[in-house]
Amino acid sequence: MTRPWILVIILLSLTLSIADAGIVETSFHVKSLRVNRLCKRQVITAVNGSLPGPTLKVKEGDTVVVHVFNKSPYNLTIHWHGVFQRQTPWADGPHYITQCPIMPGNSYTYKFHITGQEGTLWWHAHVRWLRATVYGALLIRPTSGHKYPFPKPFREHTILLGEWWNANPMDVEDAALAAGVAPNISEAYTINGWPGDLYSCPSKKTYKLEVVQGKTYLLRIINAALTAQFFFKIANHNMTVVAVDAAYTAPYSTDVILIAPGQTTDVLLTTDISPGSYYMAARPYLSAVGVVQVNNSTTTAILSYKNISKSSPPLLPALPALNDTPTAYTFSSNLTALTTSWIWSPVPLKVDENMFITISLGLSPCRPNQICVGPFVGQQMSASMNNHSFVLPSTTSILQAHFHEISGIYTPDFPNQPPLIFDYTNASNSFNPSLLITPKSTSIKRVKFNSTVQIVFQNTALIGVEEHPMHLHGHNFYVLAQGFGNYDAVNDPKKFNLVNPQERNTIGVPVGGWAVIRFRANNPGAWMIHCHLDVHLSWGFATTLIVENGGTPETMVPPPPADLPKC
Ligand SMILES: *[C@@H]1O[C@H](CO)[C@@H](O)[C@H](O)[C@H]1NC(C)=O
Ligand SMILES: *[C@@H]1O[C@H](CO)[C@@H](O)[C@H](O)[C@H]1NC(C)=O
Ligand SMILES: *[C@@H]1O[C@H](CO)[C@@H](O)[C@H](O)[C@H]1NC(C)=O
Ligand SMILES: *[C@@H]1O[C@H](CO)[C@@H](O)[C@H](O)[C@H]1NC(C)=O
Ligand SMILES: *[C@@H]1O[C@H](CO)[C@@H](O)[C@H](O)[C@H]1NC(C)=O
Ligand SMILES: *[C@@H]1O[C@H](CO)[C@@H](O)[C@H](O)[C@H]1NC(C)=O
Ligand SMILES: *[C@@H]1O[C@H](CO)[C@@H](O)[C@H](O)[C@H]1NC(C)=O
Ligand SMILES: *[C@@H]1O[C@H](CO)[C@@H](O)[C@H](O)[C@H]1NC(C)=O
Ligand SMILES: *[C@@H]1O[C@H](CO)[C@@H](O)[C@H](O)[C@H]1NC(C)=O
Ligand SMILES: *[C@@H]1O[C@H](CO)[C@@H](O)[C@H](O)[C@H]1NC(C)=O
Ligand SMILES: *[C@@H]1O[C@H](CO)[C@@H](O)[C@H](O)[C@H]1NC(C)=O
Ligand SMILES: [Cu+2]
Repeated sequence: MTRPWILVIILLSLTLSIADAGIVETSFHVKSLRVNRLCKRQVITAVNGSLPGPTLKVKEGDTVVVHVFNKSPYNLTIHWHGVFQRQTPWADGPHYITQCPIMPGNSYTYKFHITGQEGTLWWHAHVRWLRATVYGALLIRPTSGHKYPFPKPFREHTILLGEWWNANPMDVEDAALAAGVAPNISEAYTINGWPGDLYSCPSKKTYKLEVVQGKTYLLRIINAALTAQFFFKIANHNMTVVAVDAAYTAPYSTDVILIAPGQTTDVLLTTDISPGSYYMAARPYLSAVGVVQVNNSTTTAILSYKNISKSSPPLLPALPALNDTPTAYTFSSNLTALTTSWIWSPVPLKVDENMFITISLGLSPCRPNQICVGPFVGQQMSASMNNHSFVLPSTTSILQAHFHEISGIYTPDFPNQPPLIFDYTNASNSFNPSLLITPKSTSIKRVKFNSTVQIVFQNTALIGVEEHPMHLHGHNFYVLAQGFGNYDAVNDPKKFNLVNPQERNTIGVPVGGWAVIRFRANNPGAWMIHCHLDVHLSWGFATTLIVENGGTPETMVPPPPADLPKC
């Protein structure tokens, strides 16, 4: 006996899914509101009133359309972190790089395609410190016809690591910039918006993940924090890393992961031990001990097996020491790509553009009217790449200036070499006054379409060594090698992995060390390269790569959308 209404529902949903195939359309309503996550109610800005914001679930091949309504008092843009944005460079989002901000009361529609990428990415505001609370996950599943290159997980869950101030993060940034010093450190770290059991406030809450025994789960872990890289562990469970930054990796089994701001890590978790309650925990990896102050507290969530006979308090994992650089380095240098994945493409062997870029903290003179209260008299904190500290334009975006050939917005003089060769990582140079002052400019680097670019990122000891997560927009890159001390142009190339290097969009350059990345600049547009520790970004730790047009319509920057915000 068939039930006709079931048939109707099936037919209806079939029609709907066919009609909707390939387009994911939604809206973001961004407003400021008061929420309480630790000790007190606080004004923050969030998408649709939720922290973290809504998760976007798409399939590879989909078109994504997001109508963003700015009902907050702040200028706003949204960046789709890790999305290539091929032929949609106007949708990338960093303010004054690819667009002017969406001013309060205005809206803008981001429209882009997801092609050749599967895994976990995320979205966040790309204006000042708004991203502290304007962020969420962007999950890309394989389209029909493709499968995960690992056993299908029983269930999937997203773990978003974040950071919380008992203040409006915009005020924290303003105060730091006004005084020319490092910002107030945060009060807590969070997992899916909640600090967890180890914080001593009545309003804290803990995210709980219920699992059944004997299954394999896919955890999509995202670091959305502003200032902290994390060690992440689950008591008594190992994890198998299968992807980073939406690029598949060879399966890598580990009991701890390291994840920097901007990075994502997909792990398989098998619930194969005795049913119980186990903490998942994250706390910072402090690469720059003594230089930078970061809260060292631990955020937790609970992995809880269903059907536990007796309930006992969750077990806490032993996290690595805060300054455990060997553990951090072992994890980040041992990942390799899964070259059997359909998305993998081999490393280009011929390099067209060789860049060596020092990445540094530094100082710059205090502005008139500014009261710098830092330890360096008359100076404010600064940061730079090749001794250029990046200043955003304010009257139009770099992409608009490039597209409409408007002069005076940027200078295409970002150098391929540092202006000065010195013993970069020697601590005796840390406070050398002749090295510390960094000029401010809007210097960008232009490259030919489809050229192969190699960059050696070299950390320096100026002010102090620190691991900086370097993020490239619009492309993935291969991480060919990493190491400590000064890069050796003769011997280190012998260590390059040209066979199966990890592919990603954000690399933590080892503290007091270097990392070599390579990519094909096959995406015409204006793409930011910057440190993903937001305080460094505010200090000028950035530049922009302009990839010139190729010779065909598909390899040219298209005209801007009609609703592109005006300055
Ligand atoms: C955000 O809220 C709007 C208005 O309620 C709703 O239409 C939209 O679907 C929500 N967006 C997401 C991504 O959930
Ligand atoms: C920063 O911390 C200081 C000292 O705790 C406090 O007085 C100040 O209000 C904080 N600033 C912001 C913007 O929260
Ligand atoms: C660091 O975290 C702890 C634990 O929540 C908190 O009590 C403390 O205030 C934080 N430290 C600072 C300096 O904010
Ligand atoms: C978990 O991983 C650690 C180190 O990666 C290893 O020493 C240990 O044997 C593993 N445990 C299990 C149960 O696989
Ligand atoms: C964390 O910071 C607090 C305050 O600065 C300090 O007392 C404590 O020893 C630190 N904890 C660890 C594990 O270093
Ligand atoms: C829960 O535990 C009981 C008793 O041990 C067992 O019979 C039952 O199958 C378990 N249920 C699940 C879903 O594991
Ligand atoms: C992992 O990394 C460490 C440190 O770089 C290295 O000594 C070790 O050999 C690596 N292990 C594997 C399996 O690659
Ligand atoms: C660092 O520089 C100092 C001063 O120039 C020098 O004496 C020292 O040998 C250098 N250290 C190393 C490890 O090269
Ligand atoms: C950076 O540029 C300034 C100004 O030209 C110069 O004084 C300083 O030595 C340079 N620093 C480095 C590390 O190149
Ligand atoms: C870019 O270069 C690669 C390698 O030479 C080539 O296979 C590809 O066709 C080029 N792409 C375009 C769009 O020209
Ligand atoms: C907001 O953006 C507009 C347009 O670019 C700009 O004129 C204004 O100064 C910005 N406001 C703030 C507070 O940055
Ligand atoms: Cu940095």
